[in-house]
Amino acid sequence: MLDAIQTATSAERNAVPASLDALVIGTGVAGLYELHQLREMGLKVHACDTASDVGGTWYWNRYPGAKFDSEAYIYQYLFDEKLYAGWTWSERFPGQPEIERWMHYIADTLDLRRDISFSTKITKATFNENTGRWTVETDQGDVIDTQFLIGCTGMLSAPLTDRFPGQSSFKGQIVHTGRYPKGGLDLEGKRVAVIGTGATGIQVIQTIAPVVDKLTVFVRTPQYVLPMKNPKYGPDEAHWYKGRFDELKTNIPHTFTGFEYDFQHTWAELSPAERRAILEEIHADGSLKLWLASFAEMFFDEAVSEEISEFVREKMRARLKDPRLIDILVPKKGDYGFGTHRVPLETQYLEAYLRDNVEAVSVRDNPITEVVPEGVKLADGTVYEVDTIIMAVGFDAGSGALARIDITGRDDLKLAEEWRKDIRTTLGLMKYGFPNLFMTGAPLAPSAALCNMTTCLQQQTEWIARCIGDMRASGNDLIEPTEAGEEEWVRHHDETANATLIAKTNSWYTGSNVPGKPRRVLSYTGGVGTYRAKCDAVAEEGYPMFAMSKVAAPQTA
Ligand code: NA7
Repeated sequence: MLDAIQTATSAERNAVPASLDALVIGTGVAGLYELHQLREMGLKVHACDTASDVGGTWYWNRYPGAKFDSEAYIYQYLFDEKLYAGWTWSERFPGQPEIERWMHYIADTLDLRRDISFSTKITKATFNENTGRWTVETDQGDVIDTQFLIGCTGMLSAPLTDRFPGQSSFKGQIVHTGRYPKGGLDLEGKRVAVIGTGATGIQVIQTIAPVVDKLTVFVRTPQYVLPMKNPKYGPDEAHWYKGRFDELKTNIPHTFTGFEYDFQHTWAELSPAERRAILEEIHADGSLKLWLASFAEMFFDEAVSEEISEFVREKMRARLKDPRLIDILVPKKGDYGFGTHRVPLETQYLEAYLRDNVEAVSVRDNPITEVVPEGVKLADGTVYEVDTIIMAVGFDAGSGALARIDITGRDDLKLAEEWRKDIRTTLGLMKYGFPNLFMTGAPLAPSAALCNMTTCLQQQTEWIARCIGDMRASGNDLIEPTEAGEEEWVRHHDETANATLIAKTNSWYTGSNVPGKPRRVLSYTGGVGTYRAKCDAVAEEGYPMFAMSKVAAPQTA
């Protein structure tokens, strides 16, 4: 399997200090900001990343067509107006190359690179109960002693690369979108297969359809999609959004989803004609508003869900026209409701299937059984011969990235084993049994599901920095959730999540895309603003869900 790291330039690696106050894993949106905050607080802090440069998601997901579904001017750090105003976006929903350049701008402006070791994968972390510190190992032979270990490893960064038997026998090139090669692939004139039609597959398909000789798309579960409106931004638009910094900073962290907009309408108070008019207007906005700022009732009430779902299906059918394509690509009544898993924005995605060189193959009742040297084989024995296979088959979300590191906490508890039994955390920020291990984008916190990631990750990293500051101020060395505290959060999370229709739909939101993964809605669904208020209250009340203590051994780095 090809991947981005294979073609990464080998920049000289910064040495990793042997002793630290805090080690940050990952240099994406969360890791960069956590590193900055802790350094500003005077901690001896360092970050490591498997990749050869910063970016996290925006480093790895360099597949054709990768772009934002959040408006660029809200997918932002909002802690510093100068930093915000210093970058100018070229369009409403920019693509990966521009986003990656923005992440470089952040790292360079905050002078973060001197405290980052790239091409350095954290392989093992063991909590030492005598010293109250973590011993961390890397694939480069580093051994690091650190008081705090902070996973900024990403919600969607553990790609499901080994999906089908026989992948290694394939004669052509096979790539997972989350490990797309840095130099790209030459797809011109090629027969290409795309497996998967989630948010990622859709971006790939609409982008490569006009380029390749023949595109075969293997579709299992049809997706609800919304057309994107992506105007170019010039000086006027930049002036407009930069002038809104204070308003955005005040508003965004407290909305339900961390976007600038919030649910505005109440279904029961409106006539059918009024509802329709609102849906039409919001649909025409070309953003995720129809999902995240129309009617919250769609997440709870089956009848409302069905009406809004049918509205979206109707729009999709009108574009596809062909009954065979409609059958393969448009969700059916009763399948699942609009918005109960990730809604992708698209540009001429459905129209791609109307091209002569694009074929949609339904694998719902005739699944892919294996990859053979010539291509993709289905259960009925049909082989689709291709030169390149692009696997847009998703990720082990939330828990996957940390579980792939050999992490041992107190009493020999293994994080991966704990999460194999049941995916539990406290506030999505810590895990019982793992003192001084913080996490971001982790299960049971608001994350990529129903959240603008930068909003959630800023709040989570800020909470962690505050917590470490509070510990130091109170003379404590260790923090760990109590068993009761974790139970309280898991119960609240489940009550909130299980009241929604999201809990009933199969997708990475519930972990059902990974065989054997315990089912639980991964992201907190009580709202981003509510979650923030709860986290703040925990800190203000002296961390009642946690136990803090001192250790006898010295804690200086
Ligand atoms: P997703 O949303 O998990 O989508 C994966 C897609 O791959 C989805 O269409 C799956 O169909 C399909 N898939 C997975 N396994 C198979 C097999 N065995 N056969 C056929 N099709 C398969 O991943 P994405 O990368 O698109 O998006 C992840 C998130 O990243 C996204 O939500 C954004 O937040 C960014 P299924 O639905 O399981 O039938």
